[in-house]
Amino acid sequence: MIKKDREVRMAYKRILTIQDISCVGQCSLTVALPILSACSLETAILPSAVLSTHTAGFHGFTFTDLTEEFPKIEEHWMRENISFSAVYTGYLGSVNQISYVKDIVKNCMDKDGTFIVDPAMADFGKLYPPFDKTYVEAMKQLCFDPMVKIILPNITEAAYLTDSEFREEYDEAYIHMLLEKLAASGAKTIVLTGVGYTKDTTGVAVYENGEYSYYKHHHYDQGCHGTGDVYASAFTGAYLNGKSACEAAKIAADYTLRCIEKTHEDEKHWYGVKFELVLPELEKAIFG
Ligand code: PXL
Repeated sequence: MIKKDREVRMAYKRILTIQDISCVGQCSLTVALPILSACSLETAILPSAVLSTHTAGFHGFTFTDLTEEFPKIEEHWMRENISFSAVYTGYLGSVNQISYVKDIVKNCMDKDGTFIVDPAMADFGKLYPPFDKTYVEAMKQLCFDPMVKIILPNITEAAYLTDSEFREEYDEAYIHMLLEKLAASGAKTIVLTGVGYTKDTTGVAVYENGEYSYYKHHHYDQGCHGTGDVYASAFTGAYLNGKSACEAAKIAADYTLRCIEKTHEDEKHWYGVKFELVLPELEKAIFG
């Protein structure tokens, strides 16, 4: 029975994504699920927390941490022999949750499964509201765990993960320093987002097997919220469909840019991007 389940999933992968439910705000699970489904993946979820909205720009949001559910859910999955071809984590709810995540991956992900971590904890030089130094230390333990295949930090997160100074203005030497420090700490494939060397461009730097590559595209001044989650979900969807890390990084960058193009002129839509409108373009980029 278990063998048959695994065989079926060779072609049709089941991914577990662990991140919060922000009820309103187009981020985390409300973004990840439709994007992963569009990429023909069977989705399973473990919500890290439930918030009334995300924390970037809304005030007085509610926050219910679901850490205590993690070991109970894991135990049930193990009793039912439930397993996953891949695990992709985003915004997590607490320090303790991070060690439960490792247990779940150890016990419920296939031995040849793919573990992708988006250390969603900071942007624009600052940690998101609930997080502190202890959380950063726990996130380092997760990102540098040997089970992890790919991490997707932005520059702020990379600076926190490597105890480096965050710079708003930087050159290639700074970016290479971050990538090398992450690799020296144990990160395997690194997809560093939001890397722009000129005012009008941004892009993504990929470091894999000691080699760098860089993909650049247009940068819009009006930063849109939630693009990190859109990017990580599209990257994961493309990668699990057989694209290389560099190809998936490019596909996700092009898709995220299209989402921003569909959104940035609508001032009322400051809280997220209209990623739904261009999902067919992502499907075409992956499946042709
Ligand atoms: O998009 C990252 C994210 C996810 N979840 C919550 C957030 C944020 C960013 O602010 O607040 C709850």
